[in-house]
Amino acid sequence: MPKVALITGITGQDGSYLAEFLLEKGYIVHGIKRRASSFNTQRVDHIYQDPHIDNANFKLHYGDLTDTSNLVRIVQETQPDEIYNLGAQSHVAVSFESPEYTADVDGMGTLRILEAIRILGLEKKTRFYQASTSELYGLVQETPQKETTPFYPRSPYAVAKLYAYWITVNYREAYGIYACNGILFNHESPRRGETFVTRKITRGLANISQGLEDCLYMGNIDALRDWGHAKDYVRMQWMMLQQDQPEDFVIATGVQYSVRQFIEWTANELGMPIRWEGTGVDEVGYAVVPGSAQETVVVRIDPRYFRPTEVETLLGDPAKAKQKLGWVPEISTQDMCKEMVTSDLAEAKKHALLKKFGYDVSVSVE
Ligand code: NDP
Ligand code: GDR
Repeated sequence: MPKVALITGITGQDGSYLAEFLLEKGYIVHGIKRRASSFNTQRVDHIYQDPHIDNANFKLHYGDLTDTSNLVRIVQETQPDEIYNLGAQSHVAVSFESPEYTADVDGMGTLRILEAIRILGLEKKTRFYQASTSELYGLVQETPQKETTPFYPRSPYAVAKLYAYWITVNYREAYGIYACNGILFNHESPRRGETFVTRKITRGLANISQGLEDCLYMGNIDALRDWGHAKDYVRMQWMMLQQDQPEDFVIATGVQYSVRQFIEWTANELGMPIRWEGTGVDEVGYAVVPGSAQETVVVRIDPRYFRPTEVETLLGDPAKAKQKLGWVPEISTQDMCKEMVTSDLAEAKKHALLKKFGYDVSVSVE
């Protein structure tokens, strides 16, 4: 019998890569998508299967992490061997704008799924993965951060995820559920949401290189992050649920870079190296945009993107994952950046052509 997985957040970056990964392993994959006024399934459209065909092994269900009865029904209908709880209001800056909603989805949503497992008597059948985060470390108490490093969350998002972390541990200890936290450091890809910093940079500078935008407005470009590739990280999410005993693991590359460096790599990749001038909110990045003669300002600091409390530095120690599971990341941060630039540049070129020729792309454009 094929294994059955249920993924919350299947329409997000990680959900889409994890669904691909599990389908390749022969799983039947169920995913929860939210009702939206327009299509929100772009990241999984390529693996979508017509529900009318027999033996479809990829199925989407409408649902929401704020809706207990709906979650209980979906878990009952799908009887999953594994649940991956990836759904979340995942933007740290947005969590300061919508703290209560973030707590409901990211904190209580986790409890609702765990309760569904318990209410339905699936404690011995269903394994549970919780998408925990390096944001739990916030104001860091130890460097590098590992499984035993104390937490100090610095945003409503991180505080909600702290609840989710501990309720997962508690349900493991109280009810014997196979439940694990993956404490994942930042991971990115061409499918990363457009408002997270790496994608904002690769997309923004690619657009500037094609004359579609003038300037990229950034927040704290001296923040340090440990960035990996989402494909490597979803493999680890699955590995964590295949062990004899449930445990929590830090997943990271063990190397950190600044946002400023990520901007520089991206600009170099696009053939428009950056020269910095000024300090603080007056700081700007100059570059020669391909096709133009002189240096222009392509980066400006906008305090709008500063957070009320910032996480300045994060660096993970993935030694436990390497030692116990043999997991090591395969894609370097620089190669990931290149992949993102290539993808965003191709999109920008398409848009530049549309802009130049109007929407009639049947016109020859040699
Ligand atoms: P995304 O923001 O790309 O995806 C989040 C997913 O959650 C989307 O499918 C979204 O749906 C869904 N979602 C949002 N709100 C609800 C809700 N109320 N009910 C049901 N589903 C909802 O995040 P990532 O893929 O990057 O991250 C996956 C998980 O891992 C998240 O929990 C995140 O907090 C966590 N995490 C991420 C890290 C990273 O660096 N990427 C690092 C550590 C943890 P829709 O598409 O409709 O918006
Ligand atoms: P983060 O990711 O907050 O670490 O959360 P994000 O990419 O949003 O920010 C990383 C760092 O870059 C700084 N920064 C900016 N960030 C954004 N978004 N926009 C800007 O213009 C900008 N300028 C500077 C930020 O201040 C921050 O220091 C991500 C999410 O995926 C979470 O869900 C996940 O839990 C953590 O990673 C691990």
